[in-house]
Amino acid sequence: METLRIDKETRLLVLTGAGVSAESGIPTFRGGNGLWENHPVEKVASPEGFREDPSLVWRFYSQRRAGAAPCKPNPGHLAMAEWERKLGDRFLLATQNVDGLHRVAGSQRLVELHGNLFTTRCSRCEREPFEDRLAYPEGTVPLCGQCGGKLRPHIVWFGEALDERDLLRVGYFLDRKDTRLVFMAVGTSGAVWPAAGFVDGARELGGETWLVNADPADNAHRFHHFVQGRSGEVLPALVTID
Ligand code: BV8
Ligand code: ZN
Repeated sequence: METLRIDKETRLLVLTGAGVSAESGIPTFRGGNGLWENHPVEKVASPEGFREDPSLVWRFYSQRRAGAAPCKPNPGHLAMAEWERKLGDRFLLATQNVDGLHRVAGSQRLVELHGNLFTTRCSRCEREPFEDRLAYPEGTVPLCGQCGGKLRPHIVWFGEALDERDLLRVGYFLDRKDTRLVFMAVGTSGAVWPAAGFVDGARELGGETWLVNADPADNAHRFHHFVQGRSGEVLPALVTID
């Protein structure tokens, strides 16, 4: 396997997707057939879906909370936390995952682009999103204690804009002039925008781009390097840091 050497003049931006949590026992999105209880995920994970049937959406997220709760980080998550410890501010991790496993693994320079499964917010008032590990019983829609509005998962649904501050944080890191850029995508099919466009931004800035994925995602051709394999097995030996 070709390896990546990061010297003192280099910074590393990593983008992860559901594939990095597969070995922790969390199903990927398109591993199945992109359906949940015969509903397309894009439908359930959307503001329209929540408006139409909030208790169906809460059943979807409560099941995922219950499914993800016992899962532990795998060697792939731990390798990325180690890279951050060695690289400091020359490292940034942007994840599309909502399972929180990167934080459990010790990653701190972390941008959760699509929100967090174990955080809830009010769909009506501006109260702060709060930690909530509850898998709500079938049929319930939790209500806000302050305004009576429906509570919702603090997740970016399809058709919803990502948090501007998160995108700026990634943009600033990409745009830095002080070091050479390496961009690595791990365990993502590159199907969901705007995260799927990060590789183009990195290439336009002259960055070196790597994809680590179990199968040649349909966007493998957009990367300079493609390492096929399971991230838990590949990542620990892939990167050497000076
Ligand atoms: C936006 C939270 C605009 C939900 C997610 C119509 C209207 C509006 C927007 C659109 C539209 N049509 C298209 C769009 C854009 C849309 C989009 O990209 N749609 C796609 C489907 C075409 N994007 C959006 O809607 C985004 N917002 O555009 O807003 C806007 C702008 C301004 C103002 C208003 C609106 C929002 C996107 C965020 C959606 N939310 N998640 C939830 O989780 O419940 S996305 C969801 O997909 C997850 O976050 C997931 O991470 C993500 C991407 O999937 P992947 O992570 O890549 O997972 P996948 O299963 O696909 O792939 C896994 C890969 O791993 C595979 O390749 C597999 O081979 C590999 N693998 C498996 N095992 C391993 C492995 N690799 C390594 N090791 C292993 N062991
Ligand atoms: Zn409220």
